[in-house]
Amino acid sequence: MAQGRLKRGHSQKLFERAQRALVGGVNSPVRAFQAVGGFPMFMERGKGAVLWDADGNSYVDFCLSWGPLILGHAHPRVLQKAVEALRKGSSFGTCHEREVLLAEEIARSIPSMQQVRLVSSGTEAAMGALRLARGYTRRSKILKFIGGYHGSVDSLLVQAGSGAMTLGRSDSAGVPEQWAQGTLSAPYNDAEAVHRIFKERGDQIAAVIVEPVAANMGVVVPQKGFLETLRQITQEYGALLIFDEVVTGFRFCAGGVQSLFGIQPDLTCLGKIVGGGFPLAAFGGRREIMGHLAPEGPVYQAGTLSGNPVAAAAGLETLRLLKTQKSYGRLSSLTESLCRELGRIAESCEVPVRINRTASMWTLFFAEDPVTDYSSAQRSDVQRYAAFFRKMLEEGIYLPPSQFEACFLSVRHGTREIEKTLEAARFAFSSLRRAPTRRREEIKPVGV
Ligand code: KE4
Repeated sequence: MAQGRLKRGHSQKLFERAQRALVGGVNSPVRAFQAVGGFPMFMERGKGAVLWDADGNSYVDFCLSWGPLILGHAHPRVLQKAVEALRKGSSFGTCHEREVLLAEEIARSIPSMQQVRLVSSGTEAAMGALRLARGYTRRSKILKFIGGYHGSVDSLLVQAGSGAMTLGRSDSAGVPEQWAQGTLSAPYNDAEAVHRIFKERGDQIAAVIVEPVAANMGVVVPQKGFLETLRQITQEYGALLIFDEVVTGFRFCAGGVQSLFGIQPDLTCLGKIVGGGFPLAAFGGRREIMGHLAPEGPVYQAGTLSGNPVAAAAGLETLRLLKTQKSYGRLSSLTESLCRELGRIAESCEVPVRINRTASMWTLFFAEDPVTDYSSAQRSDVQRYAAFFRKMLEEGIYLPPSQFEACFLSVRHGTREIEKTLEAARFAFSSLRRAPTRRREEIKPVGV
């Protein structure tokens, strides 16, 4: 399908080629543009807030590689540290100083993470944290939230968000029934449902895993008392509380969402920003729990590239720059004014939207009612989102290719990028003004 007036030839040819060698032409489903139509752009380089594709088109980037690039693309200091490390070797498979420095920096920033295990992806971090929680509590069940996404972990691909939600199949084939049965789920923000589940099966639950601010249904913020309830009820029943801060860690502030709410989870998962755009993630918690992990304890977890020296160098420099630059306040207020203006433009074009924002992450839902959980997110008009996405793309604005993802700002987004985005939004929303709306539930499956 041709995509408007922008040159797309190289991307189109590359995508046709990619589809022969890579399943769906991608290495992660949500990149395939299935939710927004057309074919994906093949990005060639990024600098600051801007991406350039294979045809030379430039885009203000609000996806930022799904969150890691809070300092923008190709930050000179991050690259310099990574290259310095690389010149000494790409991987040793041994202990090295930089992994210790990064682990110490994480522990200083997030005191609940007294000890840390570095891994290569958020999926590994979630998988490791769950196995540790089961080994520590000697229980098997895990409670997650509908629309929560914690990576492609077998047992958590149950009513999952992100790409699973985007593709409309929130449970994955290939996960044995008995593994899925080990996962209980409740609606996000539904403290009552959590109480009911613990009342029935609390003594079997090893852990509750939650995105303390959800990003994988689109951004959904915790309602008053929700996180506090999870902390109280897990303590009452002897289950562990796991904060999946893969997206939120170092996004809002150095201490994560847990520092904003004053809640100490038992385990925390980190990813994305902590690796500075390199493959590095982490999980950690109190020594008393982490000590159950091999080689000290019986819970096995390992990885060839875990704590990779190049990734650790990039992650360490990223955290150090965030600490010295003190950019969180500016990031948050710039995002607030962007979202306020986007809402005003949508209203002036009589297009109903709901914008959920926390600090520098946000989602613009094509929804008339508040979005507070998976089912209200599901009621968004995904066709309209797709049309909006394509119009914004035409105007040089790159949003996540799915309604059920988060947008992010980097420290390199400035007035010029914001003005270009608002100009594009005026065009996109006015073109939507005429388009008929179709609420999600009105879209009947074929043959009904
Ligand atoms: P990775 O394995 O993709 O590094 O991290 C998994 C993960 C864990 N926890 C949370 C809260 C996450 O959001 C993620 C991954 N995020 C998605 C985007 N929502 C990654 C994009 C993709 O799957 O391609």
